[in-house]
Amino acid sequence: MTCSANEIWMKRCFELARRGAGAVSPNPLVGAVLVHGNRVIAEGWHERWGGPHAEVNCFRAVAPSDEKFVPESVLYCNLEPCSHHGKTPPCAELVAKKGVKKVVIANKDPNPLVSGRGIERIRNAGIQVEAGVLADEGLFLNRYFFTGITEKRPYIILKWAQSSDGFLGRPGERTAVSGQAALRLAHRWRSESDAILVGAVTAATDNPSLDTRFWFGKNPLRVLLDGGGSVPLATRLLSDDRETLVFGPERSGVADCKRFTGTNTHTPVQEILDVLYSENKWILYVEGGAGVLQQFIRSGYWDEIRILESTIILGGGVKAPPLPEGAASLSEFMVGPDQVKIFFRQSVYDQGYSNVSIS
Ligand code: AOF
Ligand code: ZN
Repeated sequence: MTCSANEIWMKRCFELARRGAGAVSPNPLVGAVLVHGNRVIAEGWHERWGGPHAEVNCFRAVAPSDEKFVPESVLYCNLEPCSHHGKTPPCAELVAKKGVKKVVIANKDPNPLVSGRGIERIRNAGIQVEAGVLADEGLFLNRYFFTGITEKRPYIILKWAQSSDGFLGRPGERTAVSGQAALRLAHRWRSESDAILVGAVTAATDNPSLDTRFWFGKNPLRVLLDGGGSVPLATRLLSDDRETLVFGPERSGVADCKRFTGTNTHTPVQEILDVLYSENKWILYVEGGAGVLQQFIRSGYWDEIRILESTIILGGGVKAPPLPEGAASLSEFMVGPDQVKIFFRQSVYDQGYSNVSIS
């Protein structure tokens, strides 16, 4: 397949944007490239939440000797430049002031504060705007951002590791299923999430740290579903010095960094999502166990499923959840001896995509 110049530079924007994964949410992943003729004169990306936007970093990267080329250059950016005064000033103003020749974007910003006004501001400055280049890839890259804006809930990733004969582990004991390389990948996925959730059985059986020790980047907020208040206080989630949000009754004898919702029954998924969304957790990573995964699947709240399938044979134990109806295979690849299988929910995507109109 041959790519047009527009597509080549837009793909570069996506690549740059991805560098912000794990550091910018609930802001979107955004990359920007400034091209003069066939030569890139600057690149930038949104590096951290609250920090300068991609366009700002891109213009800052122009060498003094290249400044004179800016009015003849094309700015590529995967998201419409913003028009609002947020934590940073409007990028559309900056673009208009710089007076580039043309702006090419993948997606309109669905944020109601922007939503077409950035494009309008730039066009009013007499600058040509072309929107919709690789729009589907752009939507996919920022699927958590579009889901968050349109559905007002976190993007939900269900993850599990299973043996080749379809078991999560032996009941009541921590079972090593994945290899080292797969473990590292799983920690990268954790670092790119905002919250990581497990149920009471997993907390008590595995005593997990739910951290990112095999990868770089931040640790997500740990969330424990313990409506029965039964998870032993000595487990890491309840006894270490890191924050844990517990959907369950208040417990005494725990450090202040542990927060309890006070509910002493099973919390419906919808309520969990509302709380997390209100805390700006727009990417939720659900690690199990089987009961919790099934609870999410049954409630219909899931967007993506990531399975790490190893070559070991357990011959029995806790069964992995069956794939829900409507799970479309996105990719399959090997990580060391383990196979990674990624599925997403086609219907949610169709819905989400059509809600976001590209002009
Ligand atoms: C851009 N370029 O690189 C990003 C944009 O609070 P603020 O000021 O950081 O604004 C956040 C909003 O800005 C975010 O919700 C989205 O609408 C837009 N993000 N826009 O022009 C960028 N990250
Ligand atoms: Zn901006």
